[in-house]
Amino acid sequence: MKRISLTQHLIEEQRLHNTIPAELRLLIEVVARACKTISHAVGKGALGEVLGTSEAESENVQGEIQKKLDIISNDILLQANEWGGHLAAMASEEMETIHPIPNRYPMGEYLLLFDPLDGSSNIDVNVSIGTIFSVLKAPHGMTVPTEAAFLQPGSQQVAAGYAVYGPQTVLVLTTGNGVQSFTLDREMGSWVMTQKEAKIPEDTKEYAINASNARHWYAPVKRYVDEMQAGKTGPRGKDFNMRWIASMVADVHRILTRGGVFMYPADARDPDKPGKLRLMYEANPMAFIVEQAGGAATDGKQRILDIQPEKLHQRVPVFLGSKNEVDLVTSYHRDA
Ligand code: P6P
Repeated sequence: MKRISLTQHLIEEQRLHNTIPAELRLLIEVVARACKTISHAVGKGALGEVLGTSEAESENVQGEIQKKLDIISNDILLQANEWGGHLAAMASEEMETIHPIPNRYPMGEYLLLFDPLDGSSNIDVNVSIGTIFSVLKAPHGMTVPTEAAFLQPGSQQVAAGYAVYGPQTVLVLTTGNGVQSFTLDREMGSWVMTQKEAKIPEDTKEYAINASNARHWYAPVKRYVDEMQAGKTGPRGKDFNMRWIASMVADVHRILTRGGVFMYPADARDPDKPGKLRLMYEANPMAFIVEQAGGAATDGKQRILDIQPEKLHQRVPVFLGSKNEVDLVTSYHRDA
C-alpha cells in the first residue's frame, strides 16, 4: 500500500476540502515537527538526564510539581511556533498566563493551546505519554491577544490532535473532516499516514476509570460502573473489561483504536472541583477528535464542545468514547 506523508495529506485536504488554509497547514506541520522533537527527548529517558522533577521543584498553575520533560516539552512547542507568523498567541497547561507572540515576529490569525506532555506521572516509569493540542481562530480584528480571546467553545476549534509517545510515536489529527493517524518513521524522520479514517465502535465492553476513587463517586457514576461490574448476569447482560493507564492520551488512543468509554468524573473528594481534566487543552481537543471519529463526549450533562469556557485552566468532568455508552452514562446523570 502506497503510504502518503502528513504534508501530502494536508495539501490534499486543502485542495479537496479547501478547509485548511495555508497558514493552518503550516501551523499543523510546525506542531507535528515539535512533537517529533519531544518524542526524541522523551525517548532518551535516563540517558538524556531528562527524568525526574525540575531542579527548582517548580509547581505549575495546577499545583503539580513540574517534571523536567514537562518544561522541556513546553519550551519545544513555544520555540517551534513563535517565529512562523501563523499564531497570535499560545496557551499551555504549564503556563499561568497566555504567551503572546513576541513583537519581533509577525502575528497570525490562530491561537494554539496545548498540554505539552500529558501523563507526567508515567514519564519516569516508561509508560506511554503524549502531547495534546487545540487550534482556534483569533477573534476577528484582535490586535492584542487576551485570555478572553481563547475562551471559545470547543465547537469553534479548527483543528485538534495528539501525539502518543509509546512503542510507536503516532500523531492523531482532525481538521473537521474525520480523524487521520500518522506513524513516525524514525529513519526518515517523517510522519506517514497509517490510518485514513478512525472510527470508534458505538458499543464496547471496555471502560476506563480510576476505580480507587469509587467510594467518592456520585450516584450516576456509581450506578453505571456497578452495572458493568455486575457483568453477564447483571442489567447489562454482558461482561466488561477495565483499563486505566492514567495517561489520557494513551487511554483515548486505545478507545480510538478499538472502542471503550473513558471517565474522569467530578467526585465527593472536592465538591468544588469539577473533575481533574482541563477543558481548553485536554477535554476540548479530545472531544473534537472523538466526535469526528463517530464517538461522543459529554461532561455528564452536555456536549463538551458546547461548554462556554470561563477560565483558561478550568476543569471539567469527562465522559468520552463509544457513543452508546456515553449516551447511557449521560442519561443516568440527567435522570439524577
Ligand atoms: P489519576 C495525567 O496526570 C492526567 O492528567 C490524565 O492524563 C490522566 O487521565 C489522569 O490525569 C490520571 O489521573 O487521578 O488517575 O492519577
